[in-house]
Amino acid sequence: MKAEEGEIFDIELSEDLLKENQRLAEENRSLLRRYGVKAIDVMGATGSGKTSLIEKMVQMLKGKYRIAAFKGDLTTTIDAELIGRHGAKVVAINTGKECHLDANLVRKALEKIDLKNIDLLFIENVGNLICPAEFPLGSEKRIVVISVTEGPHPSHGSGHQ
Ligand SMILES: Nc1nc2c(ncn2[C@@H]2O[C@H](COP(=O)(O)OP(=O)(O)O)[C@@H](O)[C@H]2O)c(=O)[nH]1
Ligand SMILES: [Mg+2]
Repeated sequence: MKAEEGEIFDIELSEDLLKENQRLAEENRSLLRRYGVKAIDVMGATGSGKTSLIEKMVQMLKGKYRIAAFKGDLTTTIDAELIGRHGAKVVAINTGKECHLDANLVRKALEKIDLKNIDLLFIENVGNLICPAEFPLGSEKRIVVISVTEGPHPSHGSGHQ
């Protein structure tokens, strides 16, 4: 069949994908609830401070909670190593070409940790402010980390910079 404008097909595919992701996210959510694990999806652009924030939270909370972390990345495992050095169990999820994590990738990563022995799960999404928003993972909360540029706006204060 020939489409005059290919967009119609794209939209149908996209809706199916989003629905399927939603279904898997609900499954992840039920699984996490069953084991009493609180999962937090940390989103934001590259360099906004996601890894640093998770590292800090692991350092501050590791005495009180048993913590695991998932780190979504296109190819590298550098952030996973940074978070892991604080003692959290970390699973690196390479998304290949995808600019976001999805519920299916998270479901597979959940199989790699012992949910019985985890209270808190940080999920660092791929560094991208836009793509991850449409793909819920089944987490309890979603955090967006934003980095503001330094210094006053020229119209305020001294404007020396
Ligand atoms: N000045 C400042 N730098 C920060 C802060 N948080 C992170 N950084 C730095 O910003 C850079 C990117 O941080 P990172 O946590 O890797 O960001 P991510 O790409 O979102 O994971 C690193 O060099 C951090 O040391 C902050 O609160 N203040
Ligand atoms: Mg990072």
